[in-house]
Amino acid sequence: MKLLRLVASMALVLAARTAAGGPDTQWFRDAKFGIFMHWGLYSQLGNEWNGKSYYGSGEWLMNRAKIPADQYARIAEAFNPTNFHAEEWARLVKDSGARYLVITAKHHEGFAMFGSKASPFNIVDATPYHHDPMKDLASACRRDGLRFGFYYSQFLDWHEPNGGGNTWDFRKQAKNYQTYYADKSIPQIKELLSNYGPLDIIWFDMPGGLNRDETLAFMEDVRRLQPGCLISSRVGHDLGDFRDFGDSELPPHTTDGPWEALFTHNDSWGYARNDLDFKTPREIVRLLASIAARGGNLILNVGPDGTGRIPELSQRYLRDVGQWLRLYGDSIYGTTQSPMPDQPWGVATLKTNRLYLHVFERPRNGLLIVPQFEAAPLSATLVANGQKLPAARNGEDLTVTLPPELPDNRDTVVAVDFKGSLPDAWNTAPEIISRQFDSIMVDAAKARVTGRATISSITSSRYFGNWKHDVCAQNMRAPGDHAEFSCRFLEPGDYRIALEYACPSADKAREGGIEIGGQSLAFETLLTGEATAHDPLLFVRHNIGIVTVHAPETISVSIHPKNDGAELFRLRRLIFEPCN
Ligand code: JFZ
Repeated sequence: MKLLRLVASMALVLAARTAAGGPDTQWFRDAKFGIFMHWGLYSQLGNEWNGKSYYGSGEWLMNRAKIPADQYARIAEAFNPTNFHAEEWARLVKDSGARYLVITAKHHEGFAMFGSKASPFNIVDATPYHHDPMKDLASACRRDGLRFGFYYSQFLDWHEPNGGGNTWDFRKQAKNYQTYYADKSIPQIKELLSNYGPLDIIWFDMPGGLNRDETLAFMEDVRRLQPGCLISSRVGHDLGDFRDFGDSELPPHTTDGPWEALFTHNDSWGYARNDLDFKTPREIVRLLASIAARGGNLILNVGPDGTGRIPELSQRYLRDVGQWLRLYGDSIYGTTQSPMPDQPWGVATLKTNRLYLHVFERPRNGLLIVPQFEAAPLSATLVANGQKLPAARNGEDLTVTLPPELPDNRDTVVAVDFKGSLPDAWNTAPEIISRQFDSIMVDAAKARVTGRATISSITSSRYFGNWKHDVCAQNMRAPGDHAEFSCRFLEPGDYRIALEYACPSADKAREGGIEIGGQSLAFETLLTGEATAHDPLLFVRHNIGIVTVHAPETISVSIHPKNDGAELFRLRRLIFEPCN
């Protein structure tokens, strides 16, 4: 009897552990690159309504133009995506080198892009298309060996009186969110988890209306149907199987996974006819490498239009990224975070005993310095053509000699095989300042702060919904509140020092100083403008002065206010320019 009870309680403990442990995330950690698609009725509008163009997040048009729900619903009557071909979409994702696709099954507008018994407001029942594109897409992705997931807006639903967010048609006080969850959200999520084969991700967004316990119960509903399906952190209350950063947010530090940074290809998530501000293949490749260096994934969004056509530039640039990944994919897929912070020449990724150097800028003398390289180098190889490069330990550095021209102007990859291990020096390595580059930027996120000074991210937006995140050194109000940087100058000479900061009128004309070695520079802050969440945060580049460095050495650079008073500024970065 006692034994039985013991066995029973052990079984309980085991069961609890599996539940708490959650599904296996290894595929996700290894994937590094995913494609996001925002597709819905808003795709038909393309960010235009009643002859007026809107700029920014097109999938928010219903909310921005306060379109009445019944009028908005009539867009479905003309929604007929005859250019949608699941195999072509899946093939494009495959060709981009991405390993997974997440698509909006229902966004905040409330329209289901899949056949649903839970609500007639869906693509099969409410459009002339009369067909479920998600069925085709799920199987096309699976055929191509891609992981597949649905985005589902679990709380915001502007079509429903009880859904979150629509207060222009429906009174907020009259809303019953529990009714919304019970009648539409949960039934539709169950449909998605039951009718489309095994899902790899369910990507929730913009949580609301549930407390922590209710969210856990909500997650249990998902687990019961598909225990292997990963749940995004935007399910709410810091829960979920992987973490999503803010939109267009590149975390400044390495972060233990699994996590994802999300960016959209232009300035909108949903299709916007007037938005041609696309990131180039080179920008995407560098973003991907920089995120991998921090230990995470990039999920990059594209917005197909209402006919099912993916913008031409998105198609072309994604294929270019895929072409780069076919050559250099080993330096991205399955890698882990870099042992060193971003370097003036680029970033690094790691795969057990191989360090991949992602070279964005060639040092003028061709000598690439890999700092704090405490392992024994075995070889350095240019991945593009297999050419061996001279590589030698030089004190604590590894020096790799690059060819006169970099073979890939997007990101030239050098693979360094080594024996031993590379300790994590991301937070301890000094910033390298070198005359081999035109200018060197040191982000404020790398500062050590003293006194009341803090480092934190400021969120602001460009166009509507086009969020930006600037990590700044802040709250420097007294002479003891410092932002300090440890800078290792590789060569002696004169260096111009500039600061990049935002300064609202309350902080205007504050006096500050920079101490560097035995030298000091004085300055008075320049006005940039007020900081509000819905406007861009403006930064000024302020040249402070020139210092002379007499020998290669590591020097502390310290910035502080001269007197007590208002905040000095919001410091985003320090810039060094060798003077010629
Ligand atoms: C949400 C949506 O509202 C938007 O339309 C789009 O789908 C995007 C991917 O996600 O917007 C958010 C959600 C969370 C943050 C910012 C924008 N956030 O946490 O910074």
